[in-house]
Amino acid sequence: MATLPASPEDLAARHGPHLAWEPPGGFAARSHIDRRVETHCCFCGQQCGVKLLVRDEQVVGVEPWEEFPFNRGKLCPKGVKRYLQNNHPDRLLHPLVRSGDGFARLPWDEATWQVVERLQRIQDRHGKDSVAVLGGASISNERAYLVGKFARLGLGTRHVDYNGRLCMVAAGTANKKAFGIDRAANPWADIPLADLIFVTGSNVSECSPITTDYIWRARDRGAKLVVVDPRLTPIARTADLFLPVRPGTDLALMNAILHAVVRLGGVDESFVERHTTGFDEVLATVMRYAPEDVERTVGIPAARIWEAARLWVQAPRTMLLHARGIEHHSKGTDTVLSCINLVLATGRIGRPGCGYASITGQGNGQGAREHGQRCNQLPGARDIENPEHRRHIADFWGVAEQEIPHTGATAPQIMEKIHAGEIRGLLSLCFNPLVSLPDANFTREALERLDCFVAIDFFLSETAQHADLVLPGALQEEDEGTVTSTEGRVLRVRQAVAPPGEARRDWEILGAIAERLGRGDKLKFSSSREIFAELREASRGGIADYGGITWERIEAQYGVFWPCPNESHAGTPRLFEGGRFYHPDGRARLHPVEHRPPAEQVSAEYPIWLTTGRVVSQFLSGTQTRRIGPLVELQDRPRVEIHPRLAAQLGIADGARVRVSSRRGTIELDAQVVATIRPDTVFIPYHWPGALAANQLTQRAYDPDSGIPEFKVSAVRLEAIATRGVVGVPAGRAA
Ligand SMILES: Nc1nc2c(c(=O)[nH]1)N[C@H]1C(S)=C(S)[C@@H](COP(=O)(O)OP(=O)(O)OC[C@H]3O[C@@H](n4cnc5c(=O)[nH]c(N)nc54)[C@H](O)[C@@H]3O)O[C@H]1N2
Ligand SMILES: Nc1nc2c(c(=O)[nH]1)N[C@H]1C(S)=C(S)[C@@H](COP(=O)(O)OP(=O)(O)OC[C@H]3O[C@@H](n4cnc5c(=O)[nH]c(N)nc54)[C@H](O)[C@@H]3O)O[C@H]1N2
Ligand code: SF4
Ligand SMILES: [Mo]
Repeated sequence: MATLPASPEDLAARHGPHLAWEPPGGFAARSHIDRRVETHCCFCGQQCGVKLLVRDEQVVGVEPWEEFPFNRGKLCPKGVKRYLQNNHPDRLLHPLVRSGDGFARLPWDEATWQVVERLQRIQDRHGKDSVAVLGGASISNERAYLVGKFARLGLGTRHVDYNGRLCMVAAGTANKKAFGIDRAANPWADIPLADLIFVTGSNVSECSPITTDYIWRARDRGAKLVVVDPRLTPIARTADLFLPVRPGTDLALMNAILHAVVRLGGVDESFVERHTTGFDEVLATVMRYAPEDVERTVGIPAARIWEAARLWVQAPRTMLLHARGIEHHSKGTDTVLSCINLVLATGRIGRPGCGYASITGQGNGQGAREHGQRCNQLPGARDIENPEHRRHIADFWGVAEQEIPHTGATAPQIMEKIHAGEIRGLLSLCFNPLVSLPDANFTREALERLDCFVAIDFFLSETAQHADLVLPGALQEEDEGTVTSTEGRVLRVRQAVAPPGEARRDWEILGAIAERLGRGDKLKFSSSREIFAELREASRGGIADYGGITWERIEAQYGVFWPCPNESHAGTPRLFEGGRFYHPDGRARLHPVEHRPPAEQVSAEYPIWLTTGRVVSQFLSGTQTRRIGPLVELQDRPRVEIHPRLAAQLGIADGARVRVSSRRGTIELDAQVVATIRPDTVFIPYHWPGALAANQLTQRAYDPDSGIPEFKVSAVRLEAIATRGVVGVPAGRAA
């Protein structure tokens, strides 16, 4: 007969008192898990499957979800440690109102009334458009749908946009122009089938870690790899050809590669003839971009450009992948078009193992840009200025067409209008602009000018610290809903635990505000599932058509790829099969695009190029990951990457304190001397706030087509700061 578990008294009698201690939860503490919830990582657009472990109604760990086909149990450090934010002592548990220099608690009902009264007072005095709404792309499809509808029908403002405006809108704009649809052309299962992978402006290993595995699987089959980046990133170290481009010159480089491809006879004339328009104009343009003519501009020898073209021509199946490195530019849209021109001119799309994708950034970077929280868009990725689209959505919402406002300002333009006093009230959720918008000093000035600022967040972000009212939101694992991954695969996020304290889900908060605005009938829902049912119908017939997607189908198939117009449709993993594109004539468009210099130039005073981006252990503005101990241990502060040659010129040793200045501001940080960056360029990750914020240095220069900021090019000056009287000897390491 089993005698275990022994009582503390038995143990003490048998082994002496020092062995009598039993750990809380018993000796089987590790395996005592109440449930495992199959869901997705809350961070990047890879949307890896994870199992969250729940004990006593708290998320206490993760396990791999081996069956989920995208990542098959693999996770990056952020996915493994994300659970540590759940019970963090900084979680916001009550509504807060500004009171003196700090905040005081407020009951929900009163907080909600204050939001309504204060925003309405501004609107009564200054018009509907004097209040703006900012959303984000870490929120579910359901919430993204609600944010757009809430702004337009609840507050009646035209100014609603989201943080994805800082992310991949340049790619989205170019994709729509070229293909008539804004989504990765291929499922990731196509990557291992390719013969050449061409990666540009994407630090795959640190920022879309699971994609690395797909590329390696192609490498195992003998596929070649070309990487374009000013830095020799981890994935670049494994490349057959690495092109260390000068920041801001990719358009010239891609035009030169296409030039070489044309001269090598690599154009697929039959594909161009049958499935595209615009090739002749592009041909005329790229003929002026001989590799020998652009090598000085792009900083890469002509022979290497020819080599890239040769590898492209020789490979029967190619996959071109890019991310923000070519998109965060004042010519981001045109640069993306220069990549698409290469793909289309050579007919390398719409087949297994052959295609193109801009790798999505945020968790729901794809879905959150389809359901109408963008300033120029209605649900289903419809165009807010298209009379037919407006009528369709007005009928669906049961309002007059005139009630739907027209195009509003983009997220950075909203900040400009706040600074100018034109917008006086702001409701923001899932956005930390003080850390993430360019020119942080300008953003701070703007936030201080608001008459009323309402922030919904689960932590008191740097931006929320400027709010008049802070409403405590819920983490991804405290809500349910759907997200759409980088592949265009619609996935189910499951609730693991309830929100803590008085925290509420974003849709509950917006619903309660809407009710007091007299718009509860349109905007108050009882569950995410109910919102999905409406979103799905709203999207029907649009380009981003979710009409045939149900939560049950998602579960049964590990996700459904949109477009999926009806329930008997299998979904669309691969777009453009048979060369059919989404423009009315079915053809893709090539666009002639010309190189132009970045908005800012290096000068005698600011002689060095600065580019900014990410490290593997931190996520975006860092509100979440800077609170996760093991991730902070991996890297606790930003460092400026600098080439040994430049460092020697400036008298900067590895680890030395350095002052970095641009025309906007100055920050001080430690140098990381690395041979993996161009000698004319430095790199700073942007995840830290205040005195460490890279965005103190960046500029308010935008791409005219998409509104994306030029995060990837600024001109700066570097100076060593003498510490303890010894230049270049890092503090703490001096003998
Ligand atoms: N660890 C981690 N992962 C993330 C995120 C995160 O914050 N942390 N964020 C997610 C989000 S929202 C996004 S948008 C993605 C971003 O993913 P990525 O775009 O891959 O990341 P970035 O670091 O912004 O920039 C990518 C690369 O562009 C290079 N680059 C800079 N300037 C240029 C240029 O002019 N031309 C070219 N060709 N390359 C250039 C940089 O050196 C860098 O290696 O990552 C997602 N994944
Ligand atoms: N210099 C420089 N700047 C950049 C970039 C760069 O490469 N260089 N990259 C840009 C890019 S690609 C991006 S995507 C942006 C991102 O910039 P942000 O959107 O500002 O970054 P996040 O950290 O995602 O901010 C989201 C905030 O919302 C909260 N939050 C997260 N999920 C939810 C939710 O579900 N509900 C609510 N209510 N709140 C939530 C978080 O706690 C956080 O405070 O930064 C951009 N800024
Ligand atoms: S951060 Fe991205 S790659 Fe890492 S586990 Fe999460 S979804 Fe996967
Ligand atoms: Mo992003």
